Amino acid sequence: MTQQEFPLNLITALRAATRVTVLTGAGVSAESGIPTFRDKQTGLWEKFGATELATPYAFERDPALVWGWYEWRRGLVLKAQPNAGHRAIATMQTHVPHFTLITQNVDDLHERAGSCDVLHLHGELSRPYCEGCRRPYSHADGILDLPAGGALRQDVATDEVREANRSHASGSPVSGECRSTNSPTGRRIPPPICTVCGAKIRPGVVWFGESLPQVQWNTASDAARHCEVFLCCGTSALVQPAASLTQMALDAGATAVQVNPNPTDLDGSVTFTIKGPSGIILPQIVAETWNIPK
Ligand code: BV8
Repeated sequence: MTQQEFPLNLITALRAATRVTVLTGAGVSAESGIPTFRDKQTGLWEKFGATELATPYAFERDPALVWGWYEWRRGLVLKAQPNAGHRAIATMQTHVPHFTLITQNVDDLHERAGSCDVLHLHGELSRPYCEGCRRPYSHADGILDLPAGGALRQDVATDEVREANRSHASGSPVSGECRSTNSPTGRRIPPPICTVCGAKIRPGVVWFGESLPQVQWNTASDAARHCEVFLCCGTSALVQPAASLTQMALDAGATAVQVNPNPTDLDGSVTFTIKGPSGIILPQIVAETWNIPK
């Protein structure tokens, strides 16, 4: 890929900055093979929008469908590797005295690329817990794991999911149906049951309609308000309140840089928009700023 020409002011601001905050979204993991929320879903999930499955209502109405979706996604992450964009962010952290990485992603690819103290605003796939006693669940744990879903069946609950989402959805109602299939891309799996209190184990993520973890949110908004450069990479900036962090940084006088191959709602407000995939752009920005050979 040819070296992109970056605005000199961008490189100068980044080089001089002692406080840099980075916000990442699903697009940063896209080059590792992890589908973004904008991507059309496939297999069993093809008729569901991600925002329809990522809700407490969907989990209550059809736990096996939702737990199966998260297990499918966890499998993708386990097979994936961090990409050059994750590594560039980890390198940046070694050059900036006060560096904060905020992610909306629930994978661990930033950590596996070497980033530390990652603020996961929307939780982590690797930290499921009991919805009753909130006891952490380890997939290697001895907690009873109900037999896997096996042959799939028409599931009345799915109609209820549709209904539940229709009454709750801010987005479109669930329009999918759970077809009996041995789909290679996912299956229904009943969630494990906590051996302490008997409640279901749930994914360790923040669903739509759930509050963000207070400490992570406070730390993230503080880092947005007190940085000289704010980089916003691989996010459609549609999910609140995470999407408000960029404007918080701009209002506090930061230089805001967006990295995304596609247009977003931030295009008109950020200081710089660099069009392109983060796995290509970020290593180039880091190399040019700190004279690191790529
Ligand atoms: C809450 C975990 C409050 C689950 C996720 C205003 C204020 C507060 C809330 C709201 C509000 N307005 C609306 C709400 C409600 C809601 C919301 O935002 N709804 C949306 C649909 C409008 N927000 C919430 O419910 C939040 N809760 O605020 O609670 C509250 C108050 C009182 C009482 C109770 C609660 C909780 C939101 C968290 C939801 N959970 N994830 C899971 O993962 O399954 S969100 C999930 O979707 C992701 O974490 C991520 O945040 C979001 C998807 O966004 P992106 O990461 O940007 O990904 P997306 O696919 O959209 O875009 C990818 C981008 O990458 C694209 O732009 C693409 O062009 C780009 N790209 C592609 N390839 C590349 C690339 N970029 C770079 N390089 C590439 N190679």
